[in-house]
Amino acid sequence: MNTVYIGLGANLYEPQAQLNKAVEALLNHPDIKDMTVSSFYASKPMGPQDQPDYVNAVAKFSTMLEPEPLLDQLQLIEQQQGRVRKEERWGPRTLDLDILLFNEAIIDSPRLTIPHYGLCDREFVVFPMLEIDSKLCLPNGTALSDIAANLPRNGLTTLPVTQNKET
Ligand code: ROI
Repeated sequence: MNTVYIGLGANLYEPQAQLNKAVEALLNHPDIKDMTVSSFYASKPMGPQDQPDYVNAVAKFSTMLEPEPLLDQLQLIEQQQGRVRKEERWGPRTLDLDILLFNEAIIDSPRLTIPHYGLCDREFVVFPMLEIDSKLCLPNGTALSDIAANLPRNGLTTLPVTQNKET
């Protein structure tokens, strides 16, 4: 089994509901097991500021899927939730599912950079990851808690739990 961390993010069309729906899709996926999800967090946009605040979370799960087939499954869930790939770079999005860590793997392929290139700079990734696993280390041995100690929270706040409107 592989141990995977993914980042979830959305800032369009009821972002909190988008994340709830994505979590449900992951929970129902036959190849995804033993999932833990962080709290949902409200975060200030990284990149252009003329876009709504984001809702972010991190999930940890086990899977037999290899990285690229897993990426295919995550992109399928993004598409099912209305993600249009032509969305502007660093612009608003309905749902982003990014592979952050895949075991201790270091991957640099045309489709995948693992660990995720922005992991250490993004408070909306680092703090939710630490919530799930306070002792987590990156493949290079750096403790995530050491990265968090030098990372401003930039207004990151946990959101109260909500249910989907349709559930
Ligand atoms: N900013 C925040 N706060 N959260 C995100 O998930 C996010 N995703 C992105 C960019 C546009 C870089 N900014 C973000 O892709």
